[in-house]
Amino acid sequence: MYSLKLLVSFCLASFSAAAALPQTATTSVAAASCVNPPKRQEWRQLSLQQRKSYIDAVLCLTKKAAKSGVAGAVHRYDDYVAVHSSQTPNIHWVGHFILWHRYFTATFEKALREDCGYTGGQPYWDWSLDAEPQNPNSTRVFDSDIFNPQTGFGGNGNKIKPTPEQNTFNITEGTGGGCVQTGPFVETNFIINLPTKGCLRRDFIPSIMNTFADPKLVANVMAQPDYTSWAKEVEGVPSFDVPDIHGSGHFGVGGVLGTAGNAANSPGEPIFYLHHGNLDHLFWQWQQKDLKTRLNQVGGPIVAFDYGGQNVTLDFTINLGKLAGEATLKSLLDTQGGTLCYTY
Ligand SMILES: [Cu+2]
Repeated sequence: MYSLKLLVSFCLASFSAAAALPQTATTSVAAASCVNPPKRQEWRQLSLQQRKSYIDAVLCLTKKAAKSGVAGAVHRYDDYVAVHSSQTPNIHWVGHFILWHRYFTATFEKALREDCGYTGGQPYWDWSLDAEPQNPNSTRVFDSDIFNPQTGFGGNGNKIKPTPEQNTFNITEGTGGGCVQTGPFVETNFIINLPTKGCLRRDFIPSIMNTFADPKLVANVMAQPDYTSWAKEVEGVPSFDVPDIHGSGHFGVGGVLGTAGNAANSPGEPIFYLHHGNLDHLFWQWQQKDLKTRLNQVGGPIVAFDYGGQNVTLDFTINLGKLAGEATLKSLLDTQGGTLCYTY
């Protein structure tokens, strides 16, 4: 398989020397370093067999030894929590937020494929299909296929009342908080070792999920005219009073005590990758509307919240520690540019 890929790349590269090739061949030349990109789909578009393969591959990562070298990481799944956690102050509310998380999710997808035999693309969860912003207390969103205990990621944690210290924002609508009770990620089947060894926790908050995943907010993000404003709008402001789509999957699922709501360790929640997959899908769709510009444009602050300060540029580099090589933002704008290799 590997040598076949190399052979294909080599052949395509030699073709590029020929001047009179038909258009289809020259198009392939440009993508020579990304052959057969996996196609990412919304969770509900996957067959039940594909859903099972994905979840099996995620569980498989917990059976392989860590390679990030970050303290606390025991298995390959921990690696991703560890790397995200170690860089948390530098990758949120910055210009490279969306591209760092694109690289991160794509590297996770690659691990599923290369280390755990998964053959599909990273699925995403379009929560805007489930949200009912006009009916914030509706729990319908949590009946979505993604939470199905047999074919999806399982449901809520058991009900625990947070202490005032844990609940600094005084959110009173939490419905869970303890270990996940159903599905493939229950404590007997799935343990994460960061920040400390324990179960996956969920704390569904219907009002946050319904109002933060509002299709109108998605439309607002998608209407932004340039990278800098898109990147700023997708993160919004860190306040529970002002809904933002990035907060939907984190605080709608993770609430006060759940894994997804923990800023540093949220990748411990397997739904994290489908949530960020959806943000990435939105970004990809936005890029498609003006590829010429949007494959060559970045902006926004290097330092968190430093809007108006020094901005990232196309040659700004990010890293995922030992999980992948350093990458320029320019190389991450194209999902089929070689550094990345996937499509929607
Ligand atoms: Cu993050």
